[in-house]
Amino acid sequence: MFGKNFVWGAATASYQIEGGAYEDGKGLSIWDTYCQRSGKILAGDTGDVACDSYHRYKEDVAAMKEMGLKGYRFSISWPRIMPNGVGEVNQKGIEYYNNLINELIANGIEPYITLFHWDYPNELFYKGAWLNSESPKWFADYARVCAEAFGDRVKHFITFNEPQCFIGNGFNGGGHAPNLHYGPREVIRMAHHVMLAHGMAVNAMREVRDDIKIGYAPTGPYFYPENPENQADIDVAYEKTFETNDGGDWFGWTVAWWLDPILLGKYPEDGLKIYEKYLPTGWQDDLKIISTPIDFCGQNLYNAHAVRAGENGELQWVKRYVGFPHTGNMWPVTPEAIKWCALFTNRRYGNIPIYFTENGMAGSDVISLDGKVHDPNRIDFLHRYLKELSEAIDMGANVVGYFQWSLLDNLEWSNGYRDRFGLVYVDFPTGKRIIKDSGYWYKDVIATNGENL
Ligand code: GBH
Repeated sequence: MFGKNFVWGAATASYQIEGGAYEDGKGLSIWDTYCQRSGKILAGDTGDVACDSYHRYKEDVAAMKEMGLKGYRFSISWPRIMPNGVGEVNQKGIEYYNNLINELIANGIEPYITLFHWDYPNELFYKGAWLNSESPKWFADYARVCAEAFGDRVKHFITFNEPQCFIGNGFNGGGHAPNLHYGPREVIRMAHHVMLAHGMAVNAMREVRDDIKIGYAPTGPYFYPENPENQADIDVAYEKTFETNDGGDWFGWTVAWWLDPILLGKYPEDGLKIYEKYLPTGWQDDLKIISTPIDFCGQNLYNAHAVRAGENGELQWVKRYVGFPHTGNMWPVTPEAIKWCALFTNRRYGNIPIYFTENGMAGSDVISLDGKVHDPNRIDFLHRYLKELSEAIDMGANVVGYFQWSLLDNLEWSNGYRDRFGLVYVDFPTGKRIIKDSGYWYKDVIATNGENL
């Protein structure tokens, strides 16, 4: 059962929806310049216009209101409000977010701000980005500006979206801006700076206001037990979820490396054995700042892998058969993942409140002859995941909110506009929004607080 104040929301990110890339004094982000290089984004597309939410945010809010959303998680474009990443503040940028925030509040929707969802200021990239030991301070200064500008009305802030992705995919070879291929020596240093940036930002924002809640939104890989009744399977899945292994040149995806320092104040032992040699001198002293207490833990959860315990308790992979349920971009559909992600997060990190800050699926949605967008697969997907989520809560997981990804069809990074993740269809040639069947279905879920699942 979902709590009385459970936050039913949807999420977006600035570069994926805003457009207005060169307007009103906005500085360049690494995604602007990456898209200008040829051949990087499917079909040569860019986020120059995207969903044009920079001009059409009122239509976005109207769709949210129609669906009855309680919360909206969006991100701020750092270079829109600080064109050089540091120093001068662009009032036009502040104004855009003020208008959006005021429109949300006027419609009874609570704003949740993500400070950084990947559109890094290009000027700071030229200074070495997260390799620069000043980079945590740049981010903390930016966080302070946001708390000062928006903290009177916005009570929930998230520092980083999926650090695994913007460091891994961006700097360790993964086709995301700026598309560099550093090895673990650089990447581990960057990761450390990102976490220090998080801690310094938390402190900076708390200095500005003591009435805001602050969190962090990492992602997986996650694992779940093949047999949920078998404790050995559960334990193997848990151990695997929090393992840091040696990915060689590839730093790899890990949960614990990115969460233990923040929530436990230490790096995982197994990871230190491999990577300690790459951490910047004095890293131990930073852990106190990195682990400054936060109010909630976000999790972006799409899918996970099933594992089981063999006869001697060893991990065995559960193979997926050909034709295993998958989404429009071939991601597997594994509803159990959300339950075990919640339970495992609380098992390792205590009773910290959890928001699922992203969950959803890509579809090949179209406008039908009747003018509507029928997306039964998404309804089925969300139904299955939300039932598992409800079970997790019944089993004691402290989950307080769920943000569907995404409010709108949008620029799916290097896959361009192919993969439609929205509850709301966006007709890109015209910018027109159409609420999909899944959006109306979600409306009923929200209206009954999940009782109808
Ligand atoms: C999110 O990325 C982004 O935050 C969002 O901007 C994006 O649009 C959305 O999802 C849809 O792509 O080791 O193989 O288990 C999520 C992307 C999540 C994909 C973690 C890889 C684990 C890799 N990633 N996942 S694995």
